[in-house]
Amino acid sequence: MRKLLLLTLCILANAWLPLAQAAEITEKLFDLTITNGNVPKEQRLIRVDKGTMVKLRVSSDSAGSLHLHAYKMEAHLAPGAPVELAFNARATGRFRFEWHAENAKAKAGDHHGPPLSTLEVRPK
Ligand SMILES: [Cu+2]
Repeated sequence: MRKLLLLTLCILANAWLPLAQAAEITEKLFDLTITNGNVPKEQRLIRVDKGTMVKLRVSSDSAGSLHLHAYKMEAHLAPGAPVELAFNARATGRFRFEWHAENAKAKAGDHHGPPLSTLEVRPK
């Protein structure tokens, strides 16, 4: 009886394996370490394939907010309080991460300066 149960479990496991593999989502972790409103050179391009689960560890030495408009993502940062963000890279193309420092006076018509970093999502 026990043998039969084990056999049944094995068959079930085999049947589910391909499904489980197909559903597996690639996860990629990136850091955005913001200092004086900038990130190090190697963090200025984040390149992933479409469908990747992008995880971001964001920290900043000053208060402000990080925007990724195309993905309707916004995160508020405070010094010494890193934030973790995760999103599925569904839309392909190049998208700008923008940083808005809290203490910087926004000039009219100048809401967005140069991008902090660029997200590049490539079609599979
Ligand atoms: Cu913005």
